[in-house]
Amino acid sequence: MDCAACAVGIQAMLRKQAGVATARVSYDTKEAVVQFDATKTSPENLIAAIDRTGFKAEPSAPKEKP
Ligand SMILES: [Cu+2]
Repeated sequence: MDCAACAVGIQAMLRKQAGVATARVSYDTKEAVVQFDATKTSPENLIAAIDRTGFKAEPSAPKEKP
C-alpha cells in the first residue's frame, strides 16, 4: 500500500464482500483485521479479493482478543 487512501479503498472493498461483518485496514501497520462469517467466505477468498485490487495480501496468525 502506498498511502492511507489505498487502505481506505481496500477496507471499503472488503466490507462489500459476502460474509464480511467488519473490516479495518490500517495503513500504519499494513494490516487488515476482518471479521467474517466462515460459512460464507474464507481468508483465501478475501485475500483473492485484495489481489484483484492489485495489492498483495497474506494471512497472519490469528490474534487472541485481549
Ligand atoms: Cu494510495
